[in-house]
Amino acid sequence: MTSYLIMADAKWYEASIGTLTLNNPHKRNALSEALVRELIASFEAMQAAEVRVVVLRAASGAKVWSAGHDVDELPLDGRDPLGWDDPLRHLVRTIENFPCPVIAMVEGGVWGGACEVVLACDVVIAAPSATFAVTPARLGVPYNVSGMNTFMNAANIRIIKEMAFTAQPVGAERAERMGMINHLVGGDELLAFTDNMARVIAGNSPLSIRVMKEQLRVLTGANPMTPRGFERIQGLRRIVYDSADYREGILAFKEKRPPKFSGR
Ligand code: LCV
Repeated sequence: MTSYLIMADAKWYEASIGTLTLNNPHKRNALSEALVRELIASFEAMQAAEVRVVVLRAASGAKVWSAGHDVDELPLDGRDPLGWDDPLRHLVRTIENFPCPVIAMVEGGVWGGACEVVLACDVVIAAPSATFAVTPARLGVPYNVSGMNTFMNAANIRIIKEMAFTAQPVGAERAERMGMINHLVGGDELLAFTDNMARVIAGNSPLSIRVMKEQLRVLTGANPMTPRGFERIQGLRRIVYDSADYREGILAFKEKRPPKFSGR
């Protein structure tokens, strides 16, 4: 089986720290179903091994941490592209429900759904090379409700609107200034800084940390939304993924040309 991940087992046992390295460079670590399946299996193995912290990273010096959802796997048959069972949704829930902290160590560009993956992690430590781009508007995709909630919990609503409406990357320095990431660390200290934080966390009470992580997940997800409000949003999202613009965004990506959105 092609492996897209390198699980640094040795480190895993030495200090109860698990490291998952995204390793599918030819597709810029796009979060394909196969890659997500490996990630989830690795998280499950680490939970069984009772690790106390997981570091999620790309290869050292990566220009692209992850290019986001695998565009080739976005459905064109009228199905919701980001429904409950979409691999990206599974991955975000796996990180949020994982019983110990997940640290995203970021170098390079983070695109689209990978932004949500990074922001769903508990701590984000980034190198100056890191950038973050929320891209649904670039592809004509209707992002899903819980994903928007992840973004809203990560930064001021005005910043999220700017990132969502422009789909332009935000640099690590600005991201740190806005509090969207925890630390901006120079490239050559990044690994040592991340490792040190992981060891500090691993030395604390795993039970106390586990309950605080779950408390914060429940509290940040406790957004009052009426069934009617949810249905209205789902109806609006359906109009988008049934639209010519949704198909045009994906086709333009595949044909490596700028999309021409008609608004229909
Ligand atoms: C499949 C890819 C991808 C990719 N999928 O390298 O958030 S939402 O709603 O938008 C959500 C649905 C989502 O996450 O959508 C994906 C959003 N991601 C993006 O918009 C980023 C798309 N990728 C890029 O802009 C570029 O690939 C970056 C800037 C990441 C890297 O540029 P670079 O010049 O280094 P290439 O573009 O040449 O890509 C190398 C190969 O990876 C494929 C791409 O099609 C190319 O394949 P071929 O060598 O077969 O041509 N690839 C890149 N991103 N998300 N495939």
